[in-house]
Amino acid sequence: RASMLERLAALQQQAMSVHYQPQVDPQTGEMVGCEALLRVQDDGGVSQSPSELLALLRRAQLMPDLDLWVLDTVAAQLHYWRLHWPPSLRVAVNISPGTLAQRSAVERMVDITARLGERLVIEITEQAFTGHEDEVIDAIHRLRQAGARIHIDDFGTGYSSLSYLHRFAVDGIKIDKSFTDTLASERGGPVFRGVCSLAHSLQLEVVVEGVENPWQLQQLPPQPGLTVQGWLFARALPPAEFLRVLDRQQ
Ligand code: G
Ligand code: G
Ligand code: MN
Ligand code: NA
Repeated sequence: RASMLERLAALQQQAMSVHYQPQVDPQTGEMVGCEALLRVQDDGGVSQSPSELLALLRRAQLMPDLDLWVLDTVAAQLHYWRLHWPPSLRVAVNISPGTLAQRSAVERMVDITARLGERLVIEITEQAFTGHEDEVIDAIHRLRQAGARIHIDDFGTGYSSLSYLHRFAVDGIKIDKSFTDTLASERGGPVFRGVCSLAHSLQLEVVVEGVENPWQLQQLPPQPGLTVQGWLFARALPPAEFLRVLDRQQ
């Protein structure tokens, strides 16, 4: 088994990049946002899942560095695309749980957020709230003041999801693909729509992830603030391809 150093050296041969997956308003079919997703290219230039890299960086306690790199890359990309990017189009960035508990990382996140303003959505998982609760609440407060919206990622996979909705000031939930998959089951559908309705009554945005077919799309309640991200519309696209989608919108 290769040592961590050997594996990091191997990673140096690869290139990290950020791809963008569209999020669509199901009523109009219009793209209203996107999620920035890390990708790793191998020697042949083929995109690989970031899971292995993320696991390695987590062990090396480098996740705050990665999160800041992604955020910075997204800010630079949007500046580069400024003539193509509609003012209301949002970009969601994943931030790892531990990063919000680090004062210096949050400081830099606030700076970058100021560059992205209202366009930025920060996705954090429920795990972010366990442990350093006071620091995380403070970080969320500062990021929202800087203009970012906060979404709870992987919603529906944890055990105490519902309590987070009233305990923390967040702007929306990102329903996990595994929860979207339950739409097809007898009890799953009503539970899923019940959660959407609850979110709506709390004036929370809902992003439904992992929609792969028109039947799933039809099962979604027609509520304002609900958007859809899934292979039915598009996969995560490399920047050059995403730019073509941006230009087609206008
Ligand atoms: O895109 P894909 O399904 O391959 O992503 C696999 C996992 O990697 C997902 O859980 C996703 O949240 C995570 N991930 C993808 N991009 C990023 C990123 O930029 N930062 C962090 N922290 N996680 C990411
Ligand atoms: O954990 P997080 O929600 O951040 O990760 C989102 C992941 O879900 C991305 O890796 C993305 O590639 C994946 N994803 C998005 N839409 C679909 C879909 O329709 N089907 C499948 N299988 N994966 C999807
Ligand atoms: Mn996410
Ligand atoms: Na998810």
